[in-house]
Amino acid sequence: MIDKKTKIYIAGHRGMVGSAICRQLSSAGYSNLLTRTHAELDLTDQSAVNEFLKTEKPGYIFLSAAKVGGIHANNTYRAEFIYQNLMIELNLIHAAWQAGVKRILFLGSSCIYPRDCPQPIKEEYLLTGPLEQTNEPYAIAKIAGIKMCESYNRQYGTQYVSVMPTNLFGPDDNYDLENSHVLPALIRKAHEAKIRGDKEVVVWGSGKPMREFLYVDDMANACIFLMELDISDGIYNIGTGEDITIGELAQSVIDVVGFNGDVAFDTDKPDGTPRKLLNIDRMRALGWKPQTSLRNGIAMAYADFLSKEVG
Ligand code: GFB
Repeated sequence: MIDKKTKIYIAGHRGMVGSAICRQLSSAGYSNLLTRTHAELDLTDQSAVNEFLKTEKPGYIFLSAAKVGGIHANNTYRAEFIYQNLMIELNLIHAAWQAGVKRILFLGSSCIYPRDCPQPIKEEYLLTGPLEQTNEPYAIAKIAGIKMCESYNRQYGTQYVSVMPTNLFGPDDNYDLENSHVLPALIRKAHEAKIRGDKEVVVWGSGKPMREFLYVDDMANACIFLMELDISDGIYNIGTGEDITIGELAQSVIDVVGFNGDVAFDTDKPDGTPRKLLNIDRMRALGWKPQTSLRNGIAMAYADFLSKEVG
């Protein structure tokens, strides 16, 4: 169990995953949550991070702060993705060890695995082949974070565990048409097409890549589940174990949104990895499973989109 008297720091608490972790910790009765906005603490500033952790001395850290984005953002802002993510990880993990923080849950990503590895992807496939080019800088930064956790555990006896989420979506997602992930982008495109009375929605790429989608509250639940177990080391895939093509996803989104037109494919845009379905046996063996169906998740995400648009 997480000690209720000890501070729990949620790095990135305003992001989609961090805010879901905060919501669930609060509803599980944890009141000792420690958070800082970006304006209050720049996680790429080493001395500020050192000072913060030395003063606050949390017992647990959910490391969900990261620079994230969809295929276009990853491919375009390559320097920002590798620099910011490496800095956040180096600063936080090292300062946490110095401040005596025993437990960290570090959030990686399914894109750390080789582009063409066998499916579904097992945790042990890490570093067995070349990465997908569109997000290689981000993946390298996340692999470094995993290896930091592993190295500090081996040398210093810490309990820094890493989780690899599949593609996430849900409340507080980024709906920017250029820089977001596919699911929020499609929600917005379908909604705007419906309002304008367009004939079609344009989907990037061929529509053939396959992706697995996990509702963010299920991800937060998995993170807290692991933190509450007394696990010392290792990496854990978090997903649903099921995937669909981008074309099928587009159809589901337009059904939920209620857009009556067609789907068109812009094949000048990249497809990225052909498939990245996670093997989630390790989490299942511990007794965890996802709760939200893709259809319900899309409906809840669309409701969240509408509430923000109107508000
Ligand atoms: O979600 P997404 O941007 O990222 O794209 P990745 C998934 C697939 O959806 C790609 C297609 O084949 C896209 O071409 N797609 C279709 C679209 N329409 C759209 C659209 O309007 N917007 C977007 N964004 N995609 C990311 C990585 O890869 O996954 C990150 O770049 C991270 O590093 C994240 O790991 C989970 O699944 O390709």
